[in-house]
Amino acid sequence: MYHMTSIGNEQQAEVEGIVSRFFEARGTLVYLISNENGVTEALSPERFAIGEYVRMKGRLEFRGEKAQLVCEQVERVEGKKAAEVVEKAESGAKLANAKLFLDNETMQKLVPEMQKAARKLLAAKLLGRQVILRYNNDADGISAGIGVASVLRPAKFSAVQHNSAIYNTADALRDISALRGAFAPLLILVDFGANVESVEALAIVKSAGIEILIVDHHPPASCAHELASVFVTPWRAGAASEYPAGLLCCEIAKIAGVEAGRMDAVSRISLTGDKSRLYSPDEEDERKALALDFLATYANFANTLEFFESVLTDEGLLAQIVGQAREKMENIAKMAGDYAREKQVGGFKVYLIGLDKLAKHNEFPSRGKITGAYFDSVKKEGEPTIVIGHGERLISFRANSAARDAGFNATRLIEELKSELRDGIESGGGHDVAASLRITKEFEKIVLEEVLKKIEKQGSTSAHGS
Ligand SMILES: [Mn+2]
Repeated sequence: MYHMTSIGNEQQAEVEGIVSRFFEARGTLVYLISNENGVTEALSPERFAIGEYVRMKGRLEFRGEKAQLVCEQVERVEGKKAAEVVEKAESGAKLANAKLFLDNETMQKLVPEMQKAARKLLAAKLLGRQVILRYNNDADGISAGIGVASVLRPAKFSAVQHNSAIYNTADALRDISALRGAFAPLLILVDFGANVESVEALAIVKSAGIEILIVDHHPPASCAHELASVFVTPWRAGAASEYPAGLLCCEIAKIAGVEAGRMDAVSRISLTGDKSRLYSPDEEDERKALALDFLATYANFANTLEFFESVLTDEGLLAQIVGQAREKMENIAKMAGDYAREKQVGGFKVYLIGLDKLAKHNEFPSRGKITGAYFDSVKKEGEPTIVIGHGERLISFRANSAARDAGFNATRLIEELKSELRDGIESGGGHDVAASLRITKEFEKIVLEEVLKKIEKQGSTSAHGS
């Protein structure tokens, strides 16, 4: 913003800062000048480039609510960098003293990094940084997107649903191209993007001068924190995926001053959607998480985030979507029964389902969800049960706690497979009782056989051990 003085009837003003954007309006060049107090619009016939540091003096003219500085005197200031302006705005950002939704040691440990994220988002809004926000395509990812967007608004940014667990080279090139030449460009990835499979693309983005902020709860690559300038992950606090990205983003939003009640409601949806053991959802949470999962499957259009938010508060539409989603889930669970094979393996009851016959491409529920739906329909307390959904290029696991107690551990199983079957496994990960593997084409049978052998071993090892 600017400093003002009055001379007679005329309002004189002075502003200095970075040229963050410019456009032409009715034949005049309009510049946006960003400094730690905000953004000022200034009119000058002289040409400046984005990133130049300028000092401008002139008279203030008001158009409605908006003030514009009509420059009479301008000068360039050498040696001042955009990074300095960003840093000043970040250190000056005012943080709220928000009460954590889940107040425990893990979350406390994450507070400093979440504060850093909050400062970065507030400063990005204040300075008018150009931002791309990518959120993963499920209830947790959307919740995370809502958290971040709540801080950035009313500033403009582009929000994109990301229909993959991986940030790849094509994504990187698309984002670099969109942010090319922008002032202090910022890429925000939530609920994905920190895994081993994403680091190459992140490195390309970073080398293009784009700053990266990641909030993710999937097992991260060890170098992710070097590529992202802010990286919020429960893994660095000694915890794991049970702290979903939506929860973390909503806490960041609260620290940045967004109303806590509204954000806690979104945190609940994220914990529910990702089936975190840290939270027992109520009916409302279940409905909203299901609706977001359903919507994410179909939404291949722009500006989905605002639409998703509006559905959550539109009871009529929500009820309709929840009704349809539940019906589809029930039908698919029933159908899955016809395709399931039951086996006894190493003390576990194992169900195998061929997913490709069941799932319709790009329809709800996805192949991963089918495994979960079938699991919910067959699991019994106390009986070690594992459901394995398999299809072209995918194997997904769901198991109950009895299976875990009997020695089943999907994370360990996946780690072993990754090192033993390098050609067959593309990526994989998740939690001990819910995980999935991307496999190479034509490896479905081979991997499946290995999986069953390993499950047998896990069961027998545990039986001997106890
Ligand atoms: Mn998630």
